[in-house]
Amino acid sequence: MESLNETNINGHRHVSYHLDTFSKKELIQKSESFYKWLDKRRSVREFSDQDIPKEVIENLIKSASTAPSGAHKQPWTFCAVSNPLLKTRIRKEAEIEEKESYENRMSERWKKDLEPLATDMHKPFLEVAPWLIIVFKKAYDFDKDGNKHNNYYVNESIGIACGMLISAIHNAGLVTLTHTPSPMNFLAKILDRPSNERAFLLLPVGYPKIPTFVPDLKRKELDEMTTFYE
Ligand code: IYR
Repeated sequence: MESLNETNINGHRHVSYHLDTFSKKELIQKSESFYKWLDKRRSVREFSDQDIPKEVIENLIKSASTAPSGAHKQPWTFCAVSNPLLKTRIRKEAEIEEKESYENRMSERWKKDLEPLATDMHKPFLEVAPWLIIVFKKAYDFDKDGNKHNNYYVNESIGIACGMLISAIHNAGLVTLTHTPSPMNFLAKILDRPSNERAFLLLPVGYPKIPTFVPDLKRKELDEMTTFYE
Protein backbone atom coordinates (compact mmCIF):
# COMPACT_ATOMS: atom_id res chain seq x y z
CA MET A 1 0.00 0.00 0.00
CA GLU A 2 1.31 3.45 -0.99
CA SER A 3 0.29 6.56 0.93
CA LEU A 4 1.81 9.78 2.16
CA ASN A 5 2.81 8.05 5.39
CA GLU A 6 4.15 4.76 4.15
CA THR A 7 5.56 2.99 1.11
CA ASN A 8 6.73 -0.50 0.24
CA ILE A 9 10.30 -1.37 -0.75
CA ASN A 10 11.31 -4.97 -1.52
CA GLY A 11 8.16 -6.12 0.24
CA HIS A 12 9.01 -4.20 3.42
CA ARG A 13 7.05 -1.33 4.88
CA HIS A 14 8.84 2.02 5.05
CA VAL A 15 7.21 4.77 7.08
CA SER A 16 7.62 8.51 6.66
CA TYR A 17 10.16 10.08 8.99
CA HIS A 18 10.10 13.60 10.31
CA LEU A 19 12.83 15.36 12.24
CA ASP A 20 12.80 18.93 13.49
CA THR A 21 15.42 20.98 11.64
CA PHE A 22 16.88 24.37 12.51
CA SER A 23 17.93 27.67 11.03
CA LYS A 24 21.65 28.25 10.50
CA LYS A 25 21.85 30.35 13.68
CA GLU A 26 20.00 27.79 15.79
CA LEU A 27 22.14 25.04 14.27
CA ILE A 28 25.31 26.75 15.41
CA GLN A 29 23.89 27.43 18.87
CA LYS A 30 22.59 23.90 19.35
CA SER A 31 25.77 22.19 18.15
CA GLU A 32 27.87 24.43 20.39
CA SER A 33 25.74 23.97 23.49
CA PHE A 34 25.71 20.18 22.98
CA TYR A 35 29.49 20.16 22.74
CA LYS A 36 29.84 22.31 25.88
CA TRP A 37 27.51 20.03 27.80
CA LEU A 38 29.24 16.85 26.59
CA ASP A 39 32.64 18.34 27.40
CA LYS A 40 31.58 18.40 31.07
CA ARG A 41 31.55 14.59 31.15
CA ARG A 42 34.38 13.01 33.08
CA SER A 43 35.21 9.42 33.96
CA VAL A 44 34.73 9.20 37.71
CA ARG A 45 36.18 6.49 39.95
CA GLU A 46 34.64 7.51 43.26
CA PHE A 47 30.92 6.97 43.69
CA SER A 48 28.28 7.82 46.27
CA ASP A 49 26.26 4.82 47.43
CA GLN A 50 23.03 6.84 47.02
CA ASP A 51 20.32 4.76 45.38
CA ILE A 52 19.06 5.36 41.83
CA PRO A 53 15.56 4.24 40.82
CA LYS A 54 15.44 1.18 38.56
CA GLU A 55 13.30 3.19 36.13
CA VAL A 56 16.28 5.48 35.47
CA ILE A 57 18.47 2.50 34.60
CA GLU A 58 15.72 1.21 32.30
CA ASN A 59 15.62 4.57 30.51
CA LEU A 60 19.42 4.65 30.18
CA ILE A 61 19.43 1.19 28.61
CA LYS A 62 16.55 2.10 26.27
CA SER A 63 18.58 5.16 25.21
CA ALA A 64 21.62 2.99 24.43
CA SER A 65 19.44 0.61 22.45
CA THR A 66 18.57 3.39 19.99
CA ALA A 67 22.10 3.01 18.56
CA PRO A 68 22.47 1.97 14.93
CA SER A 69 23.70 -1.61 14.44
CA GLY A 70 24.81 -3.82 11.56
CA ALA A 71 21.68 -4.94 9.65
CA HIS A 72 19.70 -3.76 12.70
CA LYS A 73 20.65 -6.96 14.55
CA GLN A 74 21.08 -5.08 17.86
CA PRO A 75 23.82 -7.48 18.99
CA TRP A 76 23.78 -6.54 22.67
CA THR A 77 22.51 -7.56 26.07
CA PHE A 78 22.60 -5.17 29.03
CA CYS A 79 22.86 -6.71 32.49
CA ALA A 80 21.98 -4.25 35.26
CA VAL A 81 23.18 -5.36 38.68
CA SER A 82 22.17 -3.79 41.99
CA ASN A 83 22.20 -7.02 44.02
CA PRO A 84 24.89 -6.48 46.70
CA LEU A 85 26.00 -10.15 46.76
CA LEU A 86 26.55 -10.13 43.00
CA LYS A 87 28.38 -6.80 43.17
CA THR A 88 30.68 -8.22 45.85
CA ARG A 89 31.40 -11.31 43.73
CA ILE A 90 32.08 -9.11 40.68
CA ARG A 91 34.45 -6.89 42.67
CA LYS A 92 36.30 -9.90 44.07
CA GLU A 93 36.80 -11.54 40.67
CA ALA A 94 37.65 -8.24 38.95
CA GLU A 95 40.31 -7.49 41.56
CA ILE A 96 41.86 -10.94 41.08
CA GLU A 97 42.25 -10.22 37.33
CA GLU A 98 43.36 -6.63 37.92
CA LYS A 99 46.00 -7.72 40.45
CA GLU A 100 47.41 -10.15 37.89
CA SER A 101 47.25 -7.45 35.18
CA TYR A 102 48.98 -4.75 37.22
CA GLU A 103 51.61 -7.16 38.56
CA ASN A 104 52.30 -9.32 35.50
CA ARG A 105 50.34 -8.55 32.35
CA MET A 106 50.68 -4.79 31.78
CA SER A 107 53.90 -3.32 30.41
CA GLU A 108 55.87 -0.73 32.40
CA ARG A 109 55.08 1.80 29.69
CA TRP A 110 51.34 1.09 30.01
CA LYS A 111 51.47 1.55 33.79
CA LYS A 112 53.40 4.79 33.32
CA ASP A 113 50.70 5.99 30.89
CA LEU A 114 48.09 5.27 33.56
CA GLU A 115 49.89 7.16 36.33
CA PRO A 116 48.05 10.46 35.68
CA LEU A 117 44.72 8.60 36.04
CA ALA A 118 45.65 7.20 39.47
CA THR A 119 44.21 3.74 38.78
CA ASP A 120 45.27 0.62 40.61
CA MET A 121 44.11 -2.94 41.21
CA HIS A 122 41.53 -1.92 43.83
CA LYS A 123 38.00 -1.44 42.48
CA PRO A 124 35.76 -0.36 45.40
CA PHE A 125 33.37 1.36 42.98
CA LEU A 126 32.15 -2.11 41.95
CA GLU A 127 30.49 -2.40 45.36
CA VAL A 128 29.79 1.26 46.15
CA ALA A 129 28.02 2.36 42.94
CA PRO A 130 24.31 1.53 43.23
CA TRP A 131 24.20 -0.07 39.76
CA LEU A 132 26.63 -1.85 37.47
CA ILE A 133 25.64 -2.12 33.82
CA ILE A 134 27.56 -4.88 32.06
CA VAL A 135 27.25 -4.77 28.29
CA PHE A 136 27.53 -8.12 26.54
CA LYS A 137 28.16 -8.47 22.82
CA LYS A 138 26.49 -11.15 20.77
CA ALA A 139 28.76 -12.28 17.94
CA TYR A 140 25.90 -14.52 16.81
CA ASP A 141 22.26 -15.22 17.62
CA PHE A 142 20.34 -18.50 17.57
CA ASP A 143 17.22 -18.98 15.44
CA LYS A 144 14.25 -20.94 16.76
CA ASP A 145 15.84 -24.23 15.57
CA GLY A 146 19.03 -23.49 17.47
CA ASN A 147 21.12 -22.61 14.37
CA LYS A 148 23.81 -19.93 14.78
CA HIS A 149 23.64 -16.75 12.69
CA ASN A 150 26.56 -14.34 12.83
CA ASN A 151 25.83 -10.69 13.50
CA TYR A 152 27.53 -7.90 11.54
CA TYR A 153 29.91 -5.14 12.63
CA VAL A 154 29.42 -6.28 16.20
CA ASN A 155 32.25 -4.25 17.78
CA GLU A 156 31.25 -1.10 15.93
CA SER A 157 27.58 -1.53 16.85
CA ILE A 158 28.18 -2.20 20.50
CA GLY A 159 30.82 0.53 20.78
CA ILE A 160 28.31 3.07 19.45
CA ALA A 161 25.63 1.79 21.87
CA CYS A 162 28.07 2.16 24.77
CA GLY A 163 28.88 5.72 23.68
CA MET A 164 25.20 6.54 23.68
CA LEU A 165 24.77 4.89 27.08
CA ILE A 166 27.60 7.01 28.50
CA SER A 167 25.96 10.16 27.06
CA ALA A 168 22.59 9.16 28.54
CA ILE A 169 24.23 8.67 31.96
CA HIS A 170 25.82 12.13 31.70
CA ASN A 171 22.48 13.63 30.64
CA ALA A 172 20.87 12.23 33.81
CA GLY A 173 23.46 14.02 35.98
CA LEU A 174 25.05 10.70 36.88
CA VAL A 175 28.60 9.48 36.36
CA THR A 176 30.25 6.35 35.06
CA LEU A 177 33.57 4.80 34.23
CA THR A 178 34.50 2.54 31.31
CA HIS A 179 35.83 -0.38 33.30
CA THR A 180 37.37 -3.28 31.37
CA PRO A 181 38.89 -5.83 33.73
CA SER A 182 40.75 -8.17 31.44
CA PRO A 183 40.00 -10.99 30.80
CA MET A 184 36.30 -10.42 31.50
CA ASN A 185 35.07 -14.04 31.17
CA PHE A 186 34.22 -14.13 34.88
CA LEU A 187 31.29 -11.77 34.24
CA ALA A 188 29.49 -14.21 31.90
CA LYS A 189 29.99 -16.93 34.53
CA ILE A 190 28.75 -14.89 37.50
CA LEU A 191 25.75 -13.60 35.54
CA ASP A 192 25.05 -17.00 33.95
CA ARG A 193 25.00 -15.68 30.38
CA PRO A 194 24.38 -17.91 27.33
CA SER A 195 27.31 -19.08 25.16
CA ASN A 196 26.83 -16.39 22.47
CA GLU A 197 27.40 -13.50 24.89
CA ARG A 198 30.83 -12.03 25.71
CA ALA A 199 31.33 -9.22 28.21
CA PHE A 200 32.35 -6.04 26.37
CA LEU A 201 32.28 -3.25 28.96
CA LEU A 202 31.35 -2.72 32.60
CA LEU A 203 29.87 0.65 33.54
CA PRO A 204 29.28 1.48 37.22
CA VAL A 205 26.50 4.08 37.43
CA GLY A 206 25.80 6.45 40.28
CA TYR A 207 26.22 9.90 41.74
CA PRO A 208 29.77 11.08 42.22
CA LYS A 209 31.12 11.00 45.77
CA ILE A 210 31.31 14.49 47.26
CA PRO A 211 33.94 15.83 46.96
CA THR A 212 35.24 14.06 43.85
CA PHE A 213 38.57 14.76 42.23
CA VAL A 214 39.43 13.91 38.63
CA PRO A 215 42.79 14.24 36.88
CA ASP A 216 43.39 17.60 35.23
CA LEU A 217 43.31 16.22 31.69
CA LYS A 218 43.19 18.31 28.52
CA ARG A 219 41.33 17.21 25.42
CA LYS A 220 42.94 17.50 21.98
CA GLU A 221 42.34 20.76 20.13
CA LEU A 222 40.26 20.53 16.95
CA ASP A 223 43.27 21.06 14.68
CA GLU A 224 45.19 18.24 16.39
CA MET A 225 42.55 15.68 15.42
CA THR A 226 40.75 17.04 12.37
CA THR A 227 41.54 17.53 8.71
CA PHE A 228 39.00 19.34 6.57
CA TYR A 229 38.73 18.67 2.81
CA GLU A 230 36.57 21.54 1.45
N1 IYR B 1 41.74 -2.27 33.37
C1 IYR B 1 42.65 -1.67 34.29
C2 IYR B 1 43.70 -0.85 33.64
C3 IYR B 1 43.31 0.35 32.89
C4 IYR B 1 43.60 0.43 31.57
C5 IYR B 1 43.34 1.55 30.85
I1 IYR B 1 43.90 1.67 28.91
C6 IYR B 1 42.73 2.67 31.46
O1 IYR B 1 42.46 3.83 30.73
C7 IYR B 1 42.43 2.61 32.80
C8 IYR B 1 42.70 1.43 33.51
C9 IYR B 1 41.89 -0.87 35.36
O2 IYR B 1 40.66 -0.76 35.26
O3 IYR B 1 42.50 -0.38 36.30
